[in-house]
Amino acid sequence: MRIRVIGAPIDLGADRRGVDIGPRAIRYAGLNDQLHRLGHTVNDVGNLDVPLPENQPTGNPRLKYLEPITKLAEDLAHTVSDALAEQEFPLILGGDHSMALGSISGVASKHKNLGVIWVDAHADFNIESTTPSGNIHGMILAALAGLGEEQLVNVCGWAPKIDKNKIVILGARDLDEGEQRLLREQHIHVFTMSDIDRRGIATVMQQAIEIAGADNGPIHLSLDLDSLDPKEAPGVGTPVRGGLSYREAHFAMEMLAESARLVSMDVVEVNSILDRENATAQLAVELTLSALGKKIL
Ligand code: Z70
Ligand code: MN
Ligand code: MN
Ligand code: MN
Repeated sequence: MRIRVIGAPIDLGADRRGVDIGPRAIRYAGLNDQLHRLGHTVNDVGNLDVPLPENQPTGNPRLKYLEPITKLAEDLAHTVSDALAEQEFPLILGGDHSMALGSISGVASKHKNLGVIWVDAHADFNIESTTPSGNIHGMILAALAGLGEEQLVNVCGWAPKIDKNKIVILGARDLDEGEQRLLREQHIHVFTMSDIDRRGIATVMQQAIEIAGADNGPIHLSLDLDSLDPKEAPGVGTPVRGGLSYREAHFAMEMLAESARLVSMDVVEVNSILDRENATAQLAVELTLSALGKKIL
């Protein structure tokens, strides 16, 4: 497969600084070389230009940095749809999760029946009236489903990007009150850590693939590293105990590779300032390799 690596070093969507180093840290952990060794061709186009929070007005405190975030989303959407048009698999490195507004908008412009598997401790399903923080990375999945601030929803001039029946959230364990209400009202498929405890990762992941990939549709994977337990992934802005184990995360990625339905992938929220010896970036590389076909035998 030909893979186009795209860096989106944005940290305007979250409070903790340090995810802007994520794309460099993931490359430093050997991403391109290992993808190449797996048999893929790698076309790394570098990082998109992202403004610093220091020289941007915060704007509305319930929708912080709305303007530069939507601008980056449009740039990234364009870069991603170009990759697909040229038969390359977009692998987008964050940055905070707000970059998925652009990556998924780009993929959805080429794949009209796209499903999304959102692997995250959080649901990122807040809207302006439910957000406890005003941080836009916590609102992205709702915006992709057509809910919330219209500037986010209508990025690239159309909406919704994803049919809400084809959204699956996996690994959730830290949801806000209003966000929970919205998830229930909208009948979003959420597999919490308790579901994984009860039924096992294999059963849950199988179902996730069936839902997101209904009618043989393509799947985008959005992997937030805080889905893993902080023991495995200390370098994230919002660590939440009780996450996916190393093996559970790997097995989930292997099942996705086996499904052969993956058309694009994000790897987000690696926070190098909070990391220990680049362990979280290395884990991000390992999981990416598993999702893109690495097998033991
Ligand atoms: C909270 C909010 C969040 C990621 C934290 C946190 C959201 N629900 N998302 N880390 N990736 O502020 O909306
Ligand atoms: Mn173009
Ligand atoms: Mn997230
Ligand atoms: Mn998260």
